[in-house]
Amino acid sequence: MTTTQQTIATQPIAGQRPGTSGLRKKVTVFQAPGYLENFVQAIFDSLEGFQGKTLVLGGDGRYYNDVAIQTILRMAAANGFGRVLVGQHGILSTPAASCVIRKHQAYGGIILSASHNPGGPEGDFGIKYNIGNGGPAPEKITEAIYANTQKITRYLTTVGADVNLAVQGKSSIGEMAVEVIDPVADHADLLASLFDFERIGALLRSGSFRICFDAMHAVTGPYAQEIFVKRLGAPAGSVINGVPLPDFGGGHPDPNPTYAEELVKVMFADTAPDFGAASDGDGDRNMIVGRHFIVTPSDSLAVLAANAQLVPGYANGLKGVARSMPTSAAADRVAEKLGIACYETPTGWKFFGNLLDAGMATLCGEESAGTGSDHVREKDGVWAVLFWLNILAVRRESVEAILRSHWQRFGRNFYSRHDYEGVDSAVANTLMTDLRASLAKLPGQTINGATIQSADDFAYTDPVDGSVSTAQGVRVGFADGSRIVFRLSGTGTEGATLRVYLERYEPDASKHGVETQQALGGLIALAEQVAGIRARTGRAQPTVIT
Ligand code: VG1
Ligand code: CO
Repeated sequence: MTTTQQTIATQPIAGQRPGTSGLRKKVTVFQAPGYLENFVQAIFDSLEGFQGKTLVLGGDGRYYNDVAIQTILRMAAANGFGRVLVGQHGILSTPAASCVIRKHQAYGGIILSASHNPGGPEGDFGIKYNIGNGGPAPEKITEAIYANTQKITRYLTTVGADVNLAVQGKSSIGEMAVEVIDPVADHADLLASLFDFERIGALLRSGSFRICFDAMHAVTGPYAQEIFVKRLGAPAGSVINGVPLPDFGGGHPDPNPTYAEELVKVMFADTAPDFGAASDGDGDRNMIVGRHFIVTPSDSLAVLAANAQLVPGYANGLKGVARSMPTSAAADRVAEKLGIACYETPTGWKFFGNLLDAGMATLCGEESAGTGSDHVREKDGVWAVLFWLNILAVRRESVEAILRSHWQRFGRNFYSRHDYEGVDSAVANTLMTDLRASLAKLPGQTINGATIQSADDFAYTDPVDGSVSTAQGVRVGFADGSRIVFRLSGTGTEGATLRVYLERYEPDASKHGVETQQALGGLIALAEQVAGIRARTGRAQPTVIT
């Protein structure tokens, strides 16, 4: 292909600081001239020694994915990459991209996704950089990228026809090779090496055990089809909303009881299947639902850890577990029984990478429906579903029975997250500033009969490289071990989202059946007293409760 290299003059654009997981903005923002180009050039300018090396490229298929992929291919060629592995149609789920980076020993990868945020022309778009271990770039790199966006003067690109991404195969842009790869195969093969596909397949084909996987018209459709239906033999109807659409069918591809309404309806019907699951826009999250029973993500991590020895890939035991700070301590109790370490990290998968690389943790999880292991360096929705299916295939008990016996053994960490979405940014920032200012005087105070024992703003020192991350969320701990965490989302694109995380431990099995919001009622009232959410935001209740 004849190509001409070009250097285009540009100017810094404000606000290009990556958040919890890359840069996320409205599609219309990304469509502005130079917006995507500036950020991509800032990524390349923060990297060294990639000349002639391999870049992995793919996205969740949302609106603008196809346009952005072509732009990035041109820029990668002009910047001197030797080869780009790109998913067919420009699509790779986030865990699949991580898998491909590792398997092909790429220099790094660019993933186009705004994950659980809505898509379409009026929706959100996002981009993030992953390093050679397959995981999200650590803060040191994301901050360097941001610094580059503030001083950028030019970007490099090439002029030429679009690469045909519809068919797998090899082509080139100037000196750079482009390989359009099967987006599913590498990932599916990796998963097949970890789980007992024979046993899971026998269960799914038995006729006495039905599943429903809701791909929410997002990226996991083809992965679920290949793995659950083709390789494991589940009946065709087992995957719903399996066709990826650029606007996710108008839905919100966030697998929680609010947005995965359709799955919840199926799983609570009289004729409900035995097991239900859903994944998000880019395939890294998972929601696990039993018959008439929703599993909270924090509990799911704990159950996987407690049952890992039943799964071939983890039968030799876990090196440790890690969870994000706001995630419940249910996994900690399992780790303690197993005699392994449990690490508490800030929110966002980028903080697990070092622990996984150093062999300090095997399983990781977040309360936001993310679970994963050292098989890749991202959370992995389909992996979590297979892990559950493997446990069910061995134990032959219902999801609910597994949870109930888990609580009996370890006690129950009642847990809920209350999200206030689209709050005025100034109001949200003042709420957090005031909370931070009150930290010193909170301990010792008794509110509604509950005594505050500790209050701080979570800071994390990475045990591997010593890097420090501060201001990761306000924690208020009570004398009975309950806690409330307040933090602002780093993935939203409209106003601010205030997240309030509530947790209370209940060792008494006779009280495990209480409804969660009721069990946390006292804490919910305390959160209001401490932070004054209603008065400040004018919201009578949260937008989403998970
Ligand atoms: C949210 C979740 C966090 C997760 C992040 C990316 O971040 O709380 O646990 O790692 O999304 O997930 P925040 O800053 O909005 O709370 V994904 O599936 O959107 O890549
Ligand atoms: Co996601």
